[in-house]
Amino acid sequence: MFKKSVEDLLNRQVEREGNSAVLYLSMASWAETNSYAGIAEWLYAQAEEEKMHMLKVIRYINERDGKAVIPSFDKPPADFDGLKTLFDQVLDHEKFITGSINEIVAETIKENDFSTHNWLQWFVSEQVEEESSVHAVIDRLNLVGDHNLYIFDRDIMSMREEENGE
Ligand code: OFO
Repeated sequence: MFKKSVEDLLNRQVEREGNSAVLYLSMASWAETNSYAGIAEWLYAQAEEEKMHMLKVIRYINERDGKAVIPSFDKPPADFDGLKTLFDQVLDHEKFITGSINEIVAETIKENDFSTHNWLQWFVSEQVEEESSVHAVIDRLNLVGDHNLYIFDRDIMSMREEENGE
């Protein structure tokens, strides 16, 4: 049985995944206009993934006979205080999203909704990967330092490809 409280939290997640997508799009645009082509590519790809996450939740709500409601999204900031701050913001945001997924998981346990609980496991694993890939980016950024950002920008997409086994 699909409970209203679970449906409401999933609709909240639709909004949050959409907010993630627009935040990363804005970051990508900032990076592109600041001549960080590789970082922009990484962030555009991240925004695409967030859109896919949002769609996944929308389709699931409707499949369970609920109703996915498409919200308006928060206007993201247009400017960022440099790469280090930007990726710290990405990490904080991903931790927030992990917490949000965990709250839905907890609600499915409370409501004995084992199907949704099972379906959510994909998101649980995905959040582990998302946080770890941002951690890896921050580590690399710290390693190369401010004077080698050209190398960081050149290499960031290959980090993503390695993670995806490409
Ligand atoms: Fe959808 O995982 Fe990031 O936000």
